[in-house]
Amino acid sequence: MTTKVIYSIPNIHCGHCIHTIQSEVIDLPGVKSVKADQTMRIATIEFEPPASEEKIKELLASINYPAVG
Ligand SMILES: [Cu+2]
Repeated sequence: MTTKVIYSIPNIHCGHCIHTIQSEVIDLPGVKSVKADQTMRIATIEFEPPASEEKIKELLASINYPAVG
């Protein structure tokens, strides 16, 4: 069962941020797709176990792109 969550990430400010987020999150086991948007400062992430909302949020925080909300 794939879950799709949209994360609001205020720290996104340029294309480098997009690249960093996408390349780091896709390496998390269970993550199927990552699409970050520079203008809206969001990341749409599709995942299934063993990935979880909590693990993704922890990873985002660890690379200095904490998700809010
Ligand atoms: Cu940036």
